[in-house]
Amino acid sequence: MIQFPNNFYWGAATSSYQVEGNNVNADWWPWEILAGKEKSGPACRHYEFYEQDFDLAKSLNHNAHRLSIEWSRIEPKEGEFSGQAVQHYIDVIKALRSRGIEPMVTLHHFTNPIWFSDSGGWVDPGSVKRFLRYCDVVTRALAPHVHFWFTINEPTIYFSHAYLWGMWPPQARSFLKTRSVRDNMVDAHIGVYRLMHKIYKELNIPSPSVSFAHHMQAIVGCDQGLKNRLAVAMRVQLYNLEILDHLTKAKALDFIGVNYYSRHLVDVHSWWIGDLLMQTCKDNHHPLKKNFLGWDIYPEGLALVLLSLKKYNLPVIIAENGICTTDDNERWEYIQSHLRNVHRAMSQGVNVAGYLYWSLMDNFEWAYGYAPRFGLIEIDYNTHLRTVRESAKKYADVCRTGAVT
Ligand code: IFM
Repeated sequence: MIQFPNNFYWGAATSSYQVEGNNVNADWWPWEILAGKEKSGPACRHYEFYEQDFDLAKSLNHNAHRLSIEWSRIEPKEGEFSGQAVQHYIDVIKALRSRGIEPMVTLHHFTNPIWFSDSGGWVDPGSVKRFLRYCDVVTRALAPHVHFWFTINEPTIYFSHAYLWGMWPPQARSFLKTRSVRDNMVDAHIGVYRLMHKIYKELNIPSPSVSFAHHMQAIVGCDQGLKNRLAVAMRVQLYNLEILDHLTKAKALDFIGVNYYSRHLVDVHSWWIGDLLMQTCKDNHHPLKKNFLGWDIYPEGLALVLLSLKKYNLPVIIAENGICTTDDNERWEYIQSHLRNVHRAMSQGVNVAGYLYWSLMDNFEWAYGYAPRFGLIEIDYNTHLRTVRESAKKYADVCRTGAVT
């Protein structure tokens, strides 16, 4: 048996668009129709049922919860802020606090207001100023109630899916645009980091802890040949560490938020730079169990990723880790095996402060719609009834005792 520290944060994560429902002013809403995707529609109706959902989280012994603020609700038209939406999120945060659950708040989780996308989205140099204006409003309203913030969720996934691979709105396929979005998001993070610290000082509130949620894969070679070793080293730097190097140099991280799901298996057959950076294994070299979406389940990769962060000497919060599956036993095995690897990294000196399972409940998995089931809580999308899964009950024991067998 392994034992986690007493003050560890245990809980789950969600994002506004994926659970709230009816986010009609967000750019994903018209895109789902345009692209012929499954519609997010009422989602889990969490916007209405958050109190009931937080009762369930509390009954499952969670002491932390990550959620996101929907920018398109706060600022449905450029420069027009909705007092009602701001109040809603104050109520949501207070609902967590009153249940003894630490809120961890994300400001941008993949969706943008339609007006923002129409004015050029994250490619536009004005995007940083627009995002900061929204963050200013939200920070001033929530600062008295929130200590932990994530500025942007998975910027590398956002810019690669939306601007490089053309899989998400606005479906661009442009290296130059991808680079602009990356640069603007990095600048936005740094700007918000400084803004938040300034506002907390002005309001005389103890300094917040600010980070972003970084999607990290375990990047491993099929074999130890020279090409694969070189490709692994290049990709670890480019995909996993480059953005952290940049933000730690700018002194714009109080902790590191890690989203970990799977591995990236490198198998390179030429010295061409494109292959070195992108070629992955197409054979069945090292088969592993897969989740519902076909992603490899690779728990030891979480320890690998965490150990790569040791050099930054910052606390780490696992902001997401989870599995979509129709077999709930697999979910519990996934949680257990990943927690063992979190503990292994901690025993080798990584300061991990918390673990948030993705997700508290089944939800809208972007372009894949509602089929993938990530939740600790099952959602019946016809009745919106919630059912606590067995894995959630087992995880609840971990949250209560800090012990993992
Ligand atoms: O559902 C997503 C989430 O929005 C961001 N991280 C990965 C999850 C699973 O794909």
